[in-house]
Amino acid sequence: MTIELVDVNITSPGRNFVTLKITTSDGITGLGDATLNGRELAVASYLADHVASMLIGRDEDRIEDTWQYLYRGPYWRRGPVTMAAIAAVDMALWDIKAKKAGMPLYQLLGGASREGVRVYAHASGTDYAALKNAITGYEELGYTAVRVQTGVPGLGQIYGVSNAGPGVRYDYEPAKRSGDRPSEERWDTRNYLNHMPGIFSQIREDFGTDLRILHDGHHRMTPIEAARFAKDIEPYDLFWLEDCTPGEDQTALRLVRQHSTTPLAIGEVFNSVYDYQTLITERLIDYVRSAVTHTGGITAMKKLLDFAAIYGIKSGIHGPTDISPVGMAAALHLDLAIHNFGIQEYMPHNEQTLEVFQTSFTFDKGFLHPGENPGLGVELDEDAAAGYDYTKAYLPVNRLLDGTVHDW
Ligand code: KDG
Ligand code: MG
Repeated sequence: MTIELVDVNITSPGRNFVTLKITTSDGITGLGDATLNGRELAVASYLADHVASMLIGRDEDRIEDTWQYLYRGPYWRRGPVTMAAIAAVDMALWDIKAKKAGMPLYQLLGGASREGVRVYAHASGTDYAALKNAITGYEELGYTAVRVQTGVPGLGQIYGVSNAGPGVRYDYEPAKRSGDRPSEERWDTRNYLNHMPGIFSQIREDFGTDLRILHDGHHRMTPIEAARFAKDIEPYDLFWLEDCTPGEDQTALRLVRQHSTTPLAIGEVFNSVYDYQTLITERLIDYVRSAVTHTGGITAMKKLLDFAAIYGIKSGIHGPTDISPVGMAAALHLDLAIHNFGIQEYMPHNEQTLEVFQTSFTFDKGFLHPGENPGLGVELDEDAAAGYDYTKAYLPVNRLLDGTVHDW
């Protein structure tokens, strides 16, 4: 059989998603997530204008060969747009292969290594009272791990902190519909470094030692600031400190490692195993944060995580709402199958999204399972998708209090 049809679907049920659908000559369909937050149309064009015609007539079973063809073939390698496009093709082909085998994808990846996938939720609040309320809410829902983000005195709204108020939703939407330009936020690292250790101390006092606590620094610290922070928060036993320094400087984490044993996670902006070469071989991190959607799909992620395993490094696959249910399903199948699973990020999608994408994964007491449907286990309702037009939305830009553009 061969690939007969390649379609790119763009929909916006509350946020934008790009989905690749591949149909074989015997009518089997596979889905791939190609969503790149704030740059969705670039990936859609890459797929529709440059990749789709190359796929028609190819043997859908030759997944590795297709991956290499799309990676090495065009001369231009890596980059978030290219790797998200390759990821979408790769996921769709794995979806098709598993459907043909009549198995959930995790079976083709070696079968289940565990009964379920421990996930962490996003608990946040503009102050400690709101944060505490969010953590309590997640514990009541059965979660055993939470990422905690909170407001910092002297700063206004900051990224990753929900201002929805208690009892509504505890999480936040990463991209905002703010017209032609991103919204802007203000930041001060000194205030943050002085404020956060007290927050972790209070969480330990209020919630005890069992709860897994994670925190995201959003690349905002210099190496020496990150080293100080990681050292200061050591007594509070974090599961991980994520993205403490800008991701492209792999050697920055050497300094952090010299001063602290706080576990480190990085990689949600990475798109290739080469972004991790120093980090992994020098054991500068503990968790790989790549998204299947942004790092070349299942084929590339499996190799990356096997490489990490040799150095005692575990997975912590990216799973915010800008990873579509298709990308989330791909992550869950990998999480279940690999040996060096660490934890999975989980921000549940809104109702409209789950009407467009019907999923087979299940949540029970803080653990997700991808389900037993053949393939990835996700269906795209194209009629429902057509009801939601693409709407520009961007991640915010971060500036220091004096107006300087800052990392985040
Ligand atoms: O698109 C980027 C967001 O998904 C990202 O900023 C969210 O940091 C994030 C996380 O850890 O989920
Ligand atoms: Mg992050």
